[in-house]
Amino acid sequence: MKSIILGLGCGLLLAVSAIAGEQPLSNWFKALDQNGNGDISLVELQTVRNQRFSVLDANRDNVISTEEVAGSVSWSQRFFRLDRNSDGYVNLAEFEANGRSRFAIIDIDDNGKITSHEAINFQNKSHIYVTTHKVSG
Ligand SMILES: [Ca+2]
Ligand SMILES: [Ca+2]
Ligand SMILES: [Ca+2]
Repeated sequence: MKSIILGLGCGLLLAVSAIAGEQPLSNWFKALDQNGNGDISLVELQTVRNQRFSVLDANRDNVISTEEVAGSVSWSQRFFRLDRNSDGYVNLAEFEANGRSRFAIIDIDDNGKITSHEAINFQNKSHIYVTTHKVSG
């Protein structure tokens, strides 16, 4: 009887991991993979991030202020990590430095390209992070 239950448990686990493996890529991957070749290069990441920088820099003075990110909770939370020299503004160099370090975190095998596999891996990790963050906070 015990072995039957164990067997059932394994089958369930396999089914769950199969579903997780087929998890569709989120829109951020498709948005970043600009040439649609199935992976993201640092250039593609920085291109999209530079566009984001222009959108965030509402008054076009080439720096992002806390006022400019006030409407976005996620950017407000990130702001002080982005502002490396702590002058109260995020310039493009600081923004790009953050992009490079994020890219390095996601690019696990360090080959200069983020594959869908690495993206899913990162997505799952951030999900765990978000969950534990919510519990502790
Ligand atoms: Ca600005
Ligand atoms: Ca700064
Ligand atoms: Ca890689």
